[in-house]
Amino acid sequence: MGATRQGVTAIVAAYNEAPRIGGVLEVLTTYPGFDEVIVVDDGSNDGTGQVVMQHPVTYLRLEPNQGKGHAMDVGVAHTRTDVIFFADADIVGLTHEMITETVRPVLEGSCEMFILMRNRKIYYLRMLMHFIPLLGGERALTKRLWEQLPERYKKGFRIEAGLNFYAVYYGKGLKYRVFRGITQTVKEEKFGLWQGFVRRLRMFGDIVAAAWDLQRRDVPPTVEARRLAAVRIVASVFGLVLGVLVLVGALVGPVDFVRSVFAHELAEDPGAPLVRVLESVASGLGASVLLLAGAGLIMLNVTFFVGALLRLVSIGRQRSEG
Ligand SMILES: Nc1nc2c(ncn2[C@@H]2O[C@H](COP(=O)(O)OP(=O)(O)OP(=O)(O)O)[C@@H](O)[C@H]2O)c(=O)[nH]1
Ligand SMILES: [Mg+2]
Repeated sequence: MGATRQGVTAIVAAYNEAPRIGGVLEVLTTYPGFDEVIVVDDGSNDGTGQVVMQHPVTYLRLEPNQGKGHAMDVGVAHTRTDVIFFADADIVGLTHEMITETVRPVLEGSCEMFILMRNRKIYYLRMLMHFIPLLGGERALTKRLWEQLPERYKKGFRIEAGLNFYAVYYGKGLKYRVFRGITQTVKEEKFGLWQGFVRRLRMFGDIVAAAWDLQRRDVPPTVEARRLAAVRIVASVFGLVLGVLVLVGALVGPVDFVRSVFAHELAEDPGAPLVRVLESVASGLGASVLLLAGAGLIMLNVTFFVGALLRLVSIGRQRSEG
């Protein structure tokens, strides 16, 4: 194994990909920028091994099947380079140019991970990309990122969600590009409709479990503090608006204020129960109590608002210093 050196190793984790993996390995083994291509055959029983051994790659075999994330981990443990390129075994249309574009930003150090997104029609709606999880299997990343990621995410299909999160919150971030002309085979085609569907559900479960765990256990304290401060700011703005409304109500005359706010409802139904209740509350409270309550609410929420804002600023300062 030896010490880590500069360079890139390609890793393919495969489970029953005999009809498909050959095409991927043709591309990977002829790419001049890889130090080594490693295939981790995860207990396949369809002759994947025989296909792989026709190519100049390092072949590792796991028995029995242990899931994608673990197989990738076994592959990484065999690498000697500081950058890794992962590819799924079932893709068609990968080119050397795509690999170069994916690997280069990571080698140059401009991001921790670069994801090669397969083209789907929906991606033409560029703004939608913000909401689409970047879970594709083709990606280049630093070995440092892999080593930082806790073991609990190196399981099954948890792996991509885990890597994305750690690249953003514990590394130099991730970048991606959508490439045209690259396609893949879906589970339903490989395993049949029912088996494929069951596997898809399991994959979905893995991704949701990973996202849940990441939010619960791995959000850095500063990010958590920032989120909390943001929630406080929103809440205090609501409180402020409420305080202003109460104050205006007190000044206009509480009952008149309720009547003018709900004029539309009263026109439709002069006996509207909710409005009647508010009216009686308003007249019971009296203007001076409302004045006090409104002023109190405003002062309290201004204090909350300023406090949360100062907290945000100080978190920002810590981050830029740290
Ligand atoms: N080592 C290992 N690899 C797996 C396993 N299941 C899937 N893979 C590999 O992971 C890659 C992606 O798996 P797919 O099942 O195609 O998942 P996907 O492409 O995200 O989902 P689809 O939409 O169904 O295509 C392929 O290279 C598979 O061979 C597994 O149990 N172990
Ligand atoms: Mg696939």
